[in-house]
Amino acid sequence: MDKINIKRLEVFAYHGVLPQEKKHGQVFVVSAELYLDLSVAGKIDDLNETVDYGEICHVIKAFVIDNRFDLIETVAEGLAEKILIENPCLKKVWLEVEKPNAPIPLNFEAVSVEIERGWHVAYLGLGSNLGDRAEHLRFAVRELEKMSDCRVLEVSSFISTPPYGYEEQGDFLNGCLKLETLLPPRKLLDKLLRLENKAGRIRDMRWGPRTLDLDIIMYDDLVVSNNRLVIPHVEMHKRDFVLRPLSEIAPNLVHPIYNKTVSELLGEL
Ligand code: A4P
Ligand code: MG
Repeated sequence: MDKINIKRLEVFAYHGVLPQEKKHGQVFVVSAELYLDLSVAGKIDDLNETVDYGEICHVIKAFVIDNRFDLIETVAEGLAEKILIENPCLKKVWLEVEKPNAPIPLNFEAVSVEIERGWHVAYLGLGSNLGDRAEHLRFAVRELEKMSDCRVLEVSSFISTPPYGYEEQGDFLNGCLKLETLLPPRKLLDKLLRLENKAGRIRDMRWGPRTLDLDIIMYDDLVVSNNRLVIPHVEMHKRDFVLRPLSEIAPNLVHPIYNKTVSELLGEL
């Protein structure tokens, strides 16, 4: 992928665990690699089609000066998030934050941290069968739209579906949405659980009635399975109420285990 490099930008600032570091300050050196498609800017010679590296240098300088963290890890994490949120055309950033004068009484060139952060694509399943079902689903979409580390790209229509699994409950309203997110899967799951709680979800029985259910259906082409999280959603290929709305917004999305598109999986149901 194309990238813009910022090499060894020096900033005098006040990060460190020791009190004297916060009092007297020291030099920090920041390097960045900004990943984006540069082909259009390169062809038409237009700054609007790329990012202004001068402006990003000033953003880095201001962020490093304006904060006082214990850790250079925190400097790097906050900077990556700020740069990615403020520059929508960036896909990912790599950052190195160096501390050449870290208070260690030994001979060394520098200590540093390096991180890489970027936007991921996730598909979520939405379901409700208690109260104002449509309002609960719209609430979830609105709350996700408000989060600076998430961008809702597409929302399917909402369809009414008979209950699957435990059948002694009301019909569900189901939908899917496509999300870009900076959050890793576990953090995304935590946010979704918080939204379910905010919508008044009470967990008393598995597969029982609920105001709001938010499931991670897919996350990039990631395959994970542990006691908290299974991605792709373990039952997605068996569920009409997932595949039908998903096929509206992502018919050609490929299931990374079955190697079939959403349309194909739906056709086989
Ligand atoms: N978990 C594991 N993987 C995931 C994932 N990919 N996304 C864990 C979200 N959560 C995941 O979920 C229990 C735990 O699953 C979470 O804490 C998380 O750590 P839950 O929402 O508390 O309980 P649940 O929803 O009752 O269980 P489960 O197994 O998630 O059920 P589903 O798959 O959500 O199905 N019929 C219709 N027509 N429409 C529906 O939407 N939904 C269900 C529930 C049953 N029947 C339905 C529908
Ligand atoms: Mg669930």
